[in-house]
Amino acid sequence: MKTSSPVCSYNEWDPLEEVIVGTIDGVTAPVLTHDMKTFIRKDYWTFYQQYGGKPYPKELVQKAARALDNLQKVLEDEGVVVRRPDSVDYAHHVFKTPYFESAGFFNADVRDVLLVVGDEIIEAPMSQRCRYFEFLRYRTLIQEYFDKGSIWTAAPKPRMANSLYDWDYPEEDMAFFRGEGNVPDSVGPLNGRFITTEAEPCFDAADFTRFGRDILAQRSHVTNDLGIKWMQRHLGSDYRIHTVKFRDPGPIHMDATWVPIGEGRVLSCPDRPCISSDVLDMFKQGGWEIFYPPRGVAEAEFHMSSRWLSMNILMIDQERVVVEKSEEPTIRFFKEIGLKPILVDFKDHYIFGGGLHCATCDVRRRGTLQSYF
Ligand code: DAV
Repeated sequence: MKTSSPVCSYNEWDPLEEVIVGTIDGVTAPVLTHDMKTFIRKDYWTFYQQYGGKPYPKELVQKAARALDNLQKVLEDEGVVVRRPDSVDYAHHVFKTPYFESAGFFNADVRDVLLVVGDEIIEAPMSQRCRYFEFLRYRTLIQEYFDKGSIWTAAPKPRMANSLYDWDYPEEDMAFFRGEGNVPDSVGPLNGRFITTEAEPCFDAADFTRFGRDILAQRSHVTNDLGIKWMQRHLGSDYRIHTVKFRDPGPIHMDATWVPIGEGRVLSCPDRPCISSDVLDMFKQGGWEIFYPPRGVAEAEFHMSSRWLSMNILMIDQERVVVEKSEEPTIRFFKEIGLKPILVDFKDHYIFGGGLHCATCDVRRRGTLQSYF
């Protein structure tokens, strides 16, 4: 392994040296297609019927852009190098491939698009048509990292033909959004039914959580079993991928569900408990402590996420945790367990689906590849 690579990160808690903070300029409202209804909360479907394919109202974007700038400043004040990707001005243009046409989305959630494993930066193939070209925002940065010595991989992009989606996926199941409220056992994902099929591999990077040699992977609406298999085979015998399941009726990304905060410590979303006994055994045998944080309270609009963005935090190291400044119960909880909360005014970004972890991608943490189980 090259020690000179500017990209090097094996877990979520080693001391953070360099991070990408997303850029929101150019974000476009996704068209409310059948599959995107699993991503957009029902209360906002009329908004997306009106705005789909068009830029969001300017004021919303400006406020979210300020939130991202706030995050950049807070991280820089803590001594972290912050990099920003390119703005785009073409996200609302309709693009056409041999299999579909769509306008773009291009939000700031770099965590969904890029996965860093060691000195390798992997572009996720994604599975939503409106996010097909989101990697373009990061190409200037990625190429710079490549020039300086990192490994650069683009996972095979799916055709995203009609066969990748379950067009009969019931709309009534979409009402049980991301595990809020009482969820009946009959809901799709609890029975192995998702909006994506297994027609070809797909994944978002945020469905993988890194614990050194062990990486958890979630089959979700946007990540399928073939995508997880691709990752396991690609990373090879240095890494063990464990597929993990949560009691979540709308799984999309793991980073507000099962979130490590240091070696031996993980947050578990109380509304979406882990139901994989092998993974629970692994954490138990490894001596890991599981914490259940309080629910989020920020006064914000949540178009594409639950209130649990409160636990979508970024660890600067094993002591300092970056938290949204209005999430007071969460802040108190972190203090009680001995962490130092670093506060940032970020709630105006929540509307676009992402918290502090979503909107960042750790490029370099000081540490080595280890086994924690
Ligand atoms: O709780 O809705 C949000 C994670 C988005 N990347 C949730 C998960």
